[in-house]
Amino acid sequence: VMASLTLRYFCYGCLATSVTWSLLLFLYFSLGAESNRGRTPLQHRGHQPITGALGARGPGRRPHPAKQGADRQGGMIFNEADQELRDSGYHRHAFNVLISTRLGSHRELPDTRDAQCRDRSYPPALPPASVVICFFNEALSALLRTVHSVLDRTPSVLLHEIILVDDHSELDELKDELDRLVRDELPSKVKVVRNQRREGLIRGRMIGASHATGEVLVFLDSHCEVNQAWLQPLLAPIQKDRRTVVCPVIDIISADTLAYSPSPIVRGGFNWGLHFKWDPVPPSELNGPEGATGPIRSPTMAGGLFAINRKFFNDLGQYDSGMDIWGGENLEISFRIWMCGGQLLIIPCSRVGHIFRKRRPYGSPGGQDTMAHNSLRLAHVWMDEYKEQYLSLRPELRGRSFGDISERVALRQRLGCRSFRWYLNTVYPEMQTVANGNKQPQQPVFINKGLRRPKVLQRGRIRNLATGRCLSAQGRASQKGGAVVLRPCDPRDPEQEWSYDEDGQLLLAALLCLDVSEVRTFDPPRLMKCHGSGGSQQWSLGKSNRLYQVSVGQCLAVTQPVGPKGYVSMAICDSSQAQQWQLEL
Ligand code: LR7
Ligand code: MN
Repeated sequence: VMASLTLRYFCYGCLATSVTWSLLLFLYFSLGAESNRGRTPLQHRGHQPITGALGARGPGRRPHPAKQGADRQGGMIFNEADQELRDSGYHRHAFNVLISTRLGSHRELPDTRDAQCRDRSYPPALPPASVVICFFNEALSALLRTVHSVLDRTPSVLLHEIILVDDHSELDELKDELDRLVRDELPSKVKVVRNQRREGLIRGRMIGASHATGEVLVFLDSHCEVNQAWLQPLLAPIQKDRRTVVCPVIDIISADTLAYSPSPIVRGGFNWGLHFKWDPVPPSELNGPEGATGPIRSPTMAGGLFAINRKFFNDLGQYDSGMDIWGGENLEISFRIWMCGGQLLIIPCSRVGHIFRKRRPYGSPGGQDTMAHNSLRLAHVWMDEYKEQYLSLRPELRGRSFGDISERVALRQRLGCRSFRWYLNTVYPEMQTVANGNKQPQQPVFINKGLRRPKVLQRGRIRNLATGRCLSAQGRASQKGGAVVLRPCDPRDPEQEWSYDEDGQLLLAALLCLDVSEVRTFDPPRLMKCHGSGGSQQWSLGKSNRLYQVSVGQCLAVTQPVGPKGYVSMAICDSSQAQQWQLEL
């Protein structure tokens, strides 16, 4: 009991009972070296309780939370209130709300633009923008930082207004407190529109746009921070041609540390499952007069962050109001822009950060898969014969109803839009078509790091020395959220083929990453989509044969007593055989 209690405290990195202290000290000395091995200062690591706790403690020595967020003290837990804020924050928002709160509404950001962008000049008179931010149950600190970053970094003449659309949120802090701030503290340019029922982000943005009066609309998610001179480079191409739609480069704000870091220059694509993805930029796109900092034509947009002439947005049919809650609208508007006479550009000199979370912290009111519903609508309206590519990957959706699309079909006709074949041939020639039923091989997605694929250091089976059995997926290796168990070793079983890469990730069958919840650290590890930001997916392989999980500070162990199912779990590191693993090539 003692051990498991201490284990919990240890995970959360708090406290000060003497028993816990001596254990912490013991663990620090026995693990410290191992936990630090292989870390570079550039790799941020979620929460690091051990070193933090020993660094600065005691009354009156509380350090100022670091403004950058990357500093580990920004996330230190000093008391139960801190812990509650962090845990409930992860639960509700899927990011570190403790750090977000401590950062406050204003902070400096690293200027992530290419040096050439800094001396670029823009026409003095540009069309002013209405910024529309739709939110549902957003953490107030993140919403306010989004708003203030816009106020702080946008020339006042270019900012017509900021329209916040509350999509029927349930959190108290977004009601009276936000009203008070808007009334008493924020400039009158900031307005709030409240939806009387949950509409979802698609109709929510349409409602926001209907209240807007600026010449240009800029849409942002409610957990963004705009960077230096972000708006001018977006407005200039729209002024030149009102049918040009532009996106900034979306920089990365870590969900665990709130550290802000640059994204590589990539462009938007999609796969036949109708998921957005990032693609490398073909060299031909980088050969314009402005070189690598010039606009890049992009087949699709990620969805949340873009600027568009307001009249063009209306003429083009806004969004499909039959789409619900989340998903699909990004591809729909991308196809529509290209097929109906516009163009979509990514502007490398405009940078906006976005908090990339590992999971979406909300569902749809009735629990429906709105992404599938919305994708069906977009496939039937825009994809012509190519909708088969999607349906052959998702045969279970064939009979599914998707509502009335006649208005959108009529819109397509009225606008005289081109065919999907034209779009593929002209705008996205890289896209491969697949023969019916022939699925494309799945690739691991490292969303946070764009296209960087960490180098694989070792590959093979992972044998547990206590049992002689091998670490294996409990179900299919491709099943997100799946557990891992021990099975008799079989060199031909792909469900036992692991790779260990330079980022400390353990991938099964080159698909999913072994992940430990940073909030519920007593849960067994699971196979999750690789997020590429270390933390819950970073393992260190010491000489001791242990698999040490960096962010929870525990080791992978076979669960005792070993049952026929061969479960594994996380445990305080010791030298028992249960925690000894051998990588077999
Ligand atoms: O019911 C809802 N009502 C809302 O108002 C659901 C969401 N929202 C709000 C939400 O609070 C947020 O501000 O809508 C915004 C977007 O929702 P997120 O942040 O949960 O979406 P996401 O960032 O996970 O997903 C991306 O894809 C979505 C598809 O529908 C939207 O287009 C998002 O705007 C989009 N985000 C980005 O493009 C940011 C970069 C991500 C990448 C790659
Ligand atoms: Mn988002």
